[in-house]
Amino acid sequence: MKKIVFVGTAGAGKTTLTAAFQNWMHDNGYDAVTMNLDPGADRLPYSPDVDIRDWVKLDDVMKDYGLGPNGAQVVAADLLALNMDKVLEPAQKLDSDYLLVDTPGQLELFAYRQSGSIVIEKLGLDDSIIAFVTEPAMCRTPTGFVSSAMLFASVNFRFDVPTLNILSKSDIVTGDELARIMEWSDSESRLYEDIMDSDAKASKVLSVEVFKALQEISAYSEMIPVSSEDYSGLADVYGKAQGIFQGGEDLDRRIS
Ligand SMILES: Nc1nc2c(ncn2[C@@H]2O[C@H](COP(=O)(O)OP(=O)(O)OP(=O)(O)O)[C@@H](O)[C@H]2O)c(=O)[nH]1
Ligand SMILES: [Mg+2]
Repeated sequence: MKKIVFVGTAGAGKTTLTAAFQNWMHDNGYDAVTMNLDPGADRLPYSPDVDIRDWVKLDDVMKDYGLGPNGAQVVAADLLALNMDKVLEPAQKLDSDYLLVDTPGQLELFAYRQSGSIVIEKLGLDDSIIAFVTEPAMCRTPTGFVSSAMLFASVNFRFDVPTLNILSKSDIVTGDELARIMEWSDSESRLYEDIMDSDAKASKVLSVEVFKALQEISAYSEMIPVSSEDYSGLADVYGKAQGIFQGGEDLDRRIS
């Protein structure tokens, strides 16, 4: 099974996109099953075929370890990694082309603790890609855009599997706003101009230099705007993912 792992900042839209993408795949005659790896998930808009909450639940971790929500998230992240073999057992019995994996919202726990790497390794480095999900609230300003690009790059480096750069909730921005974000995604000179025009002070030059460096070391990939509301862009995500899986190639990265 090919795995698409939705990773991203809290509230970016990973869970909604997992559901929307499965629906889109089914509507288009493709096969996909789902796995929830968020022990703190409350209600899900899809019925997970495999669910970490059958082994680890955030509420139980809080009670059992006498922890508050943040401490429990840390322990839950480690328990997630420790339970991956058990979680994968039912997954291996599923008969599908694609497994869509929804991850916890605490990006720093998943991406920077060892547990996230263990999870991705157990899922399989050769047949997994990460769909990094960011949202307009993170990318509306030029400096916010660069911060999101840095997060993308650190996830890409951390996991060492091909990584798609997805802008969720494209339906909540105006056409002009979306066009501007996509221009930054595409052109560092446009980003440079807009950073220089912005109110940001000391961070101005640094932002551009960081973005240039990310492009130069091939650590940045152009954004794919999507909406889980109107399903726009989901065909692009599928096309990119399929291209990577079929070609075995990495993303079409641009080096400036
Ligand atoms: N308009 C719009 N809203 C969206 C879209 N995707 C997600 N949302 C909303 O954004 C909020 C967060 O979405 P989730 O899918 O729960 O985000 P998440 O990344 O899974 O969140 P955590 O797991 O808590 O980190 C919800 O209120 C969703 O309805 C979208 O494409 N368009
Ligand atoms: Mg979620």
